[in-house]
Amino acid sequence: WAQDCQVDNIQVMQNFNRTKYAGTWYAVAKKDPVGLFLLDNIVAQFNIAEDGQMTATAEGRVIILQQWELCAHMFATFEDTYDPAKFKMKYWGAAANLQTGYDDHWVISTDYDNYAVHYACREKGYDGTCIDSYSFVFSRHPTGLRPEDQYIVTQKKQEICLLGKYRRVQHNGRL
Ligand code: ODT
Repeated sequence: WAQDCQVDNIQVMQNFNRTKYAGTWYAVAKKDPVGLFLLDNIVAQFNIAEDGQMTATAEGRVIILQQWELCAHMFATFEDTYDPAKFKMKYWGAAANLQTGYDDHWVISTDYDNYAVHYACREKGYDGTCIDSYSFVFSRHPTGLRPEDQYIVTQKKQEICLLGKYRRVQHNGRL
């Protein structure tokens, strides 16, 4: 049995409900992409407009230009795709020196009330696996995941072929 790490075969959340997903999420773990950006104290706030469009804001501590530590205020709009749990995320920063970009934004799994696993592949290799991904584990609770949510989160990390690649994201109020 070999694990299928093809990006196109990654299973995402079934019947994703963006309204239930709205609100505040605390990043408790992160798998960094190449050229990491958000370090810690990462909090995302998802909003659903009256027309159903999803937007988000995020804050987090970043280091720019190798040495400057600051609090990033970021904004994103999400474009829908054929799959309700797969979005394209256009993002930019409140300050001009912050990162801008256009990434995949996939919701792999969530119970809406406690945990969520997010995934983005920035670059696929010739074999169809991801060569530059990042992923957040979110919690509704700044203190972290509840013990009863750890099993499913670990299982999902494995399914997206990133088990063992996460670091813990601190929340110590230092922004
Ligand atoms: O931190 C990195 O190394 C890569 C991630 C950069 C994207 C951050 C853009 C945040 C824009 C505001 C959106 C908030 C929603 C965030 C949800 C998940 C994380 C992308």
